Parts: sequence; C-alpha cells; structure tokens
Amino acid sequence: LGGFDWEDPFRLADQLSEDERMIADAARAYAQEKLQPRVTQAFQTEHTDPDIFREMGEMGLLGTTIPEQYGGIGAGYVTYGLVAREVERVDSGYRSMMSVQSSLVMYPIYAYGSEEQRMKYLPKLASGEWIGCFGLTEPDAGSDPASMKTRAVKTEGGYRLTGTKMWISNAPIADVFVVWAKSDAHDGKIRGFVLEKGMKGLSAPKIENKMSLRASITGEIVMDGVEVGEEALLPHVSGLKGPFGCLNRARYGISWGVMGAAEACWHGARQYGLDRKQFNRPLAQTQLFQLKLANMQTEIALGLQASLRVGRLMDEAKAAPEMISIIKRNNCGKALEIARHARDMHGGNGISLEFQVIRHMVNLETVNTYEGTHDVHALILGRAQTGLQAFF
Ligand code: TGC
Ligand code: FAD
Repeated sequence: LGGFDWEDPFRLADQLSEDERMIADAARAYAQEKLQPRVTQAFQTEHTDPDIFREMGEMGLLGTTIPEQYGGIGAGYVTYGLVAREVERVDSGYRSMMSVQSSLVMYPIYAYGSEEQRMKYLPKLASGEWIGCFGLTEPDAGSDPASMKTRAVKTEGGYRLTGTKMWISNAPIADVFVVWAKSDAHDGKIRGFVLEKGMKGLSAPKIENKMSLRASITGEIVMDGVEVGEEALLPHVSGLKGPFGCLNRARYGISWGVMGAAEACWHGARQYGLDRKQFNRPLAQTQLFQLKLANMQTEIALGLQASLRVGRLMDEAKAAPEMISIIKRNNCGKALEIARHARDMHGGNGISLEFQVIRHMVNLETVNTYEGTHDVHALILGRAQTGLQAFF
C-alpha cells in the first residue's frame, strides 16, 4: 500500500500531466503572491482592480482553451479547471472575472464568431487589454432565460437592440459586451451580438451594496436602441443553445473553482484548530472538530475527482451537460456547507475578514445561485432521468 497525503487523499497530482501541473503551479503562485495580499481590502471597499485582467493575461490565464493563433494557450479543460481552482482558492470573485472573460466572452466569439470577429476581439481579450462581459439574465428572466425581453430589430444596415440585462459580472468596466436578444429578423430566435463600450444608447451602471462577491464588480447592461451593423451578430449559432454552450464551460470551471475555495476553508479550519486551545487542548484534538475535518476532506476529494473525470471527458468531446449539472450543483452545495462549518469552527474570529472564511462563505452564496441555481440543476437532472419537465 502507498502513503497517505492528507491534503491530496486520492493523489490527484499524480493524475495530471507535466504541463497541467506546471500551469496549475504557476496559477497558484500568481494567485497567492499577487491576489491574496489585496483581496481583503478589495472585498472590504468593494473595489475591482482592472489591472488583474492584464496580469492574468500576461500569465496566460485568460482563454486557456482558445488556440494560440487567437492569443490563447490551446490548453485542455482540465488545465482550465485547475486554474479556476487556484484563483478561487483566493476569492470566488477573482475566479468569476476570469471565467466570464474565458468561457462566456472569448468562447462564444471563438465558437460562434466570424474570422473577423475572432481576430478583432480574441487577442485583446486574451491579453486582458480588453475586458468582456456576458448578458443573458434580465430583471424578469433569471432561471428562465427563454422569457427574455431584450429585442433586436432589423434596420437597414444591421440591428437596433433594446432591453436591460441584470446582475452582469464585469459590466461596468467592460469594453466588450456579448449580449443575447430575440431577433425579429430570425423568427424571434435568440441570437448573440457583440457590442462595444461607447456605443450610443449603451450603458452599464454598477450594482452597489452586494454582500457577496464584493471584489468582482457587477452591473446592469442598459440598451436603449443601440444601433449595430451586421458585423455585430454572432453568425454561427441560433437559439438558447448559444448561451448554454458557453454556460456548460463556465459551470464546469466553477465546479473546480469552488473546490479551491472549500480547500482554503478546510485548511484554515484545520490550522485554527491546531493553534487554538480550549479546555487545555487544541480544538483539533476534539472528536467533533475532527469529524468536521474528515467530512471536508472527503467531500473535497470526491468533488475534485468528479471534476477531473468530467474534464477528461470534455477534452475527449464526450461530456454531456447533465454531467456538468451534477458537478456544478454538488460542488457548489458542498463548498458552501464546508465554508459555513469552517466559519463556525473559527468561533468569534470566524466573522472577521482577517480569517478569510466568512468572505468565502458569503461569496459561495452567489456561486450556488449563478450559472443555474442549485435547485435548477436538480430539475435538469430530474428531467434527464424521468423524461418529465418540472420547470413549469
Ligand atoms: P430547454 O428546452 O431545456 O433548452 C432550450 C434549447 O437549449 C438547448 N440546451 C442546451 N444546449 C447546450 N448545452 C446545454 N446545457 C443546454 N441546455 C439546453 C436545448 O437542447 C434546446 O435546444 P433546441 O435547439 O432544441 O432549441 O430550455 P428551457 O427554457 O426549458 O430551459 C430550462 C433550464 C432551467 C434548463 C435553463 O433555462 C437553465 O439552465 N436556466 C438557468 C439559467 C442560467 O444558468 N443562467 C446563467 C446566466 S450567466 C451567469 O450566471 C454568469 S455568472 C458568471 C460568473 O460571474 O462567474
Ligand atoms: P430566480 O430565477 O428568480 O430564482 C429564485 C429562486 O427560485 C431560486 O431559489 C431558484 O432555484 C428558484 N426557482 C426558479 N425557478 C424554479 C422552478 N421552476 N422550480 C423551483 N424553483 C425555482 N447573469 C448573466 O447573464 N451574466 C453574468 O455575468 C451574471 N453574473 C452574476 C453575478 C452575480 C453576483 C449574481 C448574483 C448573479 C449573476 N448572474 C449573471 C445572474 C444569475 O445567473 C441569476 O441570478 C441566476 O440565474 C438566478 O436567476 P434569478 O436571480 O432571477 O433567480
């Protein structure tokens, strides 16, 4: 029998290629050295530093799966997941900034865009010179994006877009806006459009006073008759499968990311329990404390194995959306539970930002909700095994 590494119970590191390990290590070093020192203040002051995109771009962490000719590094989905894990080990908001740029902005331009759109946008998004956002959700269309009200009306040279998107990551600082609208020229089908900052009628006011994901800026996208040319339309996709194709990738990345946040909480709780004495013994020497650590270790080890399995299947083009629902739902729910336990295990100190765990905990409330809520993914899985639609 081999040895046991408490931090890596199933030897995940041995299941990775040399390249995957190298990129994960580089992402970890960047996240710990450059992101960790500024996160508490960023969260406290609700400040998003746009330089982070440039830094991530320099490190090759934006659009990792996009081919090199468009500025990516042409890596696989396991690499993308490992990067998400390292960034979210610091903060879910930083991972959010990265995954929106990579999966929700670069991916649709790459997968559904024309060659001109790819060449115009991808290199600058990959370097972080331009920041992107993805507008699907609306004030009256969250879990049910099919009911969106945003409309694209055909004009002589292109389209006029009218509508409001809500809860959009990166929007107030974005240069590039991938938005989804029902297009009258395409039988009312949902189509994707690429808008640019400064267009007449386009604004992106910040949503203030979030108690979660405070290091990642969120806004609305208001389109008041924005006129665009034909070249703004993403030509190669039509219908909800367009935005869902992007969400599959982002949800998959989140399943790895939240395990990073959960690991940070687990490691923090373990260390706190070793350092803190009550009743003349370390808290970590009590049975209840060890039970909680064992539960955390088990859920994280299982969650990471599941993400790795789906990542390998994605790289072989064999992953189904339902597999992604399983890991997004499970890993977010488990990470949130782990963060809540870690907060409790820190006692009173657990409510201070200094000890990190409460920041992870409140962040994970959002992550459990966006990209398909915990319950919506249950309904996707319920439908897949019963054949019965329970959404409405
Ligand atoms: P439904 O009838 O199920 O499907 C409509 C069409 O879409 C296709 N489709 C998919 N295609 C690819 N991948 C998937 N995962 C797909 N799911 C569905 C489907 O085949 C069909 O195609 P076609 O050609 O037959 O028309 O649609 P529905 O309206 O019944 O959907 C129900 C439901 C609940 C599954 C869906 O609407 C849903 O997933 N709702 C959740 C919404 C959501 O996830 N929003 C995310 C917004 S973006 C975000 O949160 C970013 S945060 C990022 C960050 O900051 O990190
Ligand atoms: P609702 O859909 O109104 O859901 C409310 C509750 O009802 C949930 O518990 C849900 O599970 C439940 N529910 C809904 N339908 C059913 C049903 N049929 N049966 C049983 N229960 C149901 N969106 C973007 O497009 N781009 C972004 O970049 C983006 N970033 C975000 C960043 C943040 C910080 C947040 C908070 C959200 C972001 N979102 C973004 C939006 C996010 O995807 C939505 O909040 C999410 O899809 C849920 O929609 P909703 O908030 O309208 O909730």
